[in-house]
Amino acid sequence: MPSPRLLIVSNRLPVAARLVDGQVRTTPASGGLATGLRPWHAQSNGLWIGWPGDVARFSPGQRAELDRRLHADGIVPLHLPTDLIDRYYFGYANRVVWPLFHYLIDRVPLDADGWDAYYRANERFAEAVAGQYRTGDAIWVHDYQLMLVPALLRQRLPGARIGFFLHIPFPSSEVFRTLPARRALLEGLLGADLIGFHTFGYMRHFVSSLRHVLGLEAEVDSVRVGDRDVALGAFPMGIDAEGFAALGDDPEVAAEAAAIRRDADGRQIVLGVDRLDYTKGIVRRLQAIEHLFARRPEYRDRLRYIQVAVPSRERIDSYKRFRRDVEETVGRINGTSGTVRSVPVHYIHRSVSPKQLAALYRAADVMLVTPLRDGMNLVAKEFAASRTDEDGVLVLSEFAGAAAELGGALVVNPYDIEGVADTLRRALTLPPDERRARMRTMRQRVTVYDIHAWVGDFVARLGARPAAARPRPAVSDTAALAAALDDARRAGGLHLLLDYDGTLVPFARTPEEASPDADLLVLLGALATAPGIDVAIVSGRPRETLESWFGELPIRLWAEHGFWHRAAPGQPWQQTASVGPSWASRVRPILEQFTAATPGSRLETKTASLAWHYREAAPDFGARQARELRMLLGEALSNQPLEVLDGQMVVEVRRRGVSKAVAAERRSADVAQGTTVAFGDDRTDEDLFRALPASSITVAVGRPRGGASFVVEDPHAVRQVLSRLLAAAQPGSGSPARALRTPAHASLV
Ligand code: ADQ
Repeated sequence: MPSPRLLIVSNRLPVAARLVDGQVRTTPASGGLATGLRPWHAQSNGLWIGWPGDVARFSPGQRAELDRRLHADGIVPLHLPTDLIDRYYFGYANRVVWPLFHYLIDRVPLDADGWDAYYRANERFAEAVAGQYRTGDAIWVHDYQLMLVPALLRQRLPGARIGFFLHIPFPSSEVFRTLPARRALLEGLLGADLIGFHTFGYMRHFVSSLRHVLGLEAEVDSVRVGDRDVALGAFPMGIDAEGFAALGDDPEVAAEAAAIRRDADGRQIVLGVDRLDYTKGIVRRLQAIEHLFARRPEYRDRLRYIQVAVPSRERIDSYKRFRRDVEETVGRINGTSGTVRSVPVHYIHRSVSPKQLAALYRAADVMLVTPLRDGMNLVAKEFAASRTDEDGVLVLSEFAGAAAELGGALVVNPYDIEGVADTLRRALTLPPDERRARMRTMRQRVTVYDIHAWVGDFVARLGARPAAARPRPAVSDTAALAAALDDARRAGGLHLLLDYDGTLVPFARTPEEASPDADLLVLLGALATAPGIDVAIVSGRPRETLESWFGELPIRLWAEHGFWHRAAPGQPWQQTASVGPSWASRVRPILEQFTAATPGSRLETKTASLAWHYREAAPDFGARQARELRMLLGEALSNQPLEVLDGQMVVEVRRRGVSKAVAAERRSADVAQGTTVAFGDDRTDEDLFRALPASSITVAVGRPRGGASFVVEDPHAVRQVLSRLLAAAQPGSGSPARALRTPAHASLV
């Protein structure tokens, strides 16, 4: 059987095809993704699927020739009609998504269209990939042009392992939400098993958009979507550091670098290398240089700024305008600051060879990388990797993903022109020791976390995901579950730990209306006195409420998620943890503000927590406010010994360390034998489930939770299980619950 492969899917292939004198030519494409993954793909047995460029002028024979050549290199070209490319790639992807994800909303044209084409092109990609797929392959989809492909592939290949990586920033949800297609884009991405970003910041923005737009709650590094878990991660992309170091040491490169320096005739060399894109901050960077010349005229003849700009997306109007802006600015600076003997700004508008690029990196005293926003920015890393001489200073925008990794750079705000000018001057005069120390730390990082580590990490995490959708555990048969409990009871006794709201009674409109009915009280009382069974209620409710409802019953009570504890009727309530300092005074005003702004919601004060209930608020508004509140509290309390709990229609803040797990731990310490059985329906019960010994039985109500061993449908089913257990346990009944078992499908998860 052929071995499983990695299928890379990206809009552009790592090569571009064109005709030269009627002959088919393929040249390596520029751009971060191509440069980064090309060496890795070259040494793997996988496929790379993507668009080879516009081949409208190719004859059928030339096309076939192109396809043959690409196939030999493990590349599968997807030919798209020119009008589709215009509307999808030059249209929606680059006129709408690109500027918006880089926070440049005013670059999005008013007639932003092309969504249909974007959808159709994504469909074409999904079909092409599905056509190549063999069972066991992993699929890795790249970037903002293909955000719908994961879901479109999931429809076609439900069991496939699909990863997605976004090479550009994921913007704050405030910006993302302005996109009319926001839902479709998020749902498209969620077809993947793993979604990767360059930084945790982008991942946080994505999570907050999921919450705002789809109402989905992520749990640290994954999000549950139907019956699947989608993993999320930050994978800062690296470069082929070894390759750039080797280029840096190449004698030809050294000779070219020496020639560039000679030509500068003693002037310090400042370098900028970018795709000619308005996100790269080229105009502001030039203005910073202009500012420096204006304030310190002596620099006019002391530095040479070389700006290499690779042509990019020239069919798009805003790129044409931007090119004009750049070239006018260059002209203006050279006009006012040039002398008869020197021109301070050298502007090169073309792609240069890897050796020329490395020679420029090696010749530079200062490298200016000042994008207004940049997913990562590989140029900054390439500069560091090629400086095996440990010299050269990197000035880096705080809005480039690379700023989160390259601690040795001088970091600037690219919008602050004066600040950039000052930092440039500092960079030009930095003492050699400091230059070396800074360059060393950057080289260390780019060498250790290089392109191979990046690919390896992503693929390993993707491989660790289950290949197929995790089957949703079937709802357990209540008779079978009762029989299992009865077996355990006979074997050594049962300790029942029962959640209350949502488990023993359904949710009511107000917390007060959910008081126990007579049947429930009878059932609990009878269970507590049946042989081999003891009962505890473990609830988030205040102790006063539990006392008033269950005070007379011979059962153990745990109130406020385990903060208060009462062993038996008449015994005093005891605290299980000490209350911290007056944290509540800091949190309360926030909750009060939300209560005031959300009609129908109310604030409950408990001994160890504050709870904001929104069950009676207008459903949409309440849920939206709750999401806002959770986000706010999550941020605000992240370094406090406090945690935010998501209950059913309640957001609760409590001291960390108080959880239902306390009940589990106490249980294990108190009883030497028997089986502990916990029933619960929400996230707080997962604390309890997790803290129980492996031999315990855990029952989730409503939906699977925290690895619970059984799932039952609702409080009615819980009571059915308990009643059957009671019937089996009561002396004289003579009817082990097993006898009640229907021809069942008791399902252990
Ligand atoms: P890009 O926006 O293309 O990438 P970047 O990461 O800087 O930006 O990569 C540019 C690449 O093009 C570099 O490898 C560079 O060497 C090459 N290059 C630049 N100028 C060149 C020239 N004149 N001649 C030849 N080659 C040149 C997108 C995102 C980035 C992200 C990458 C990778 O916008 O934020 O870092 O993908 O994820």
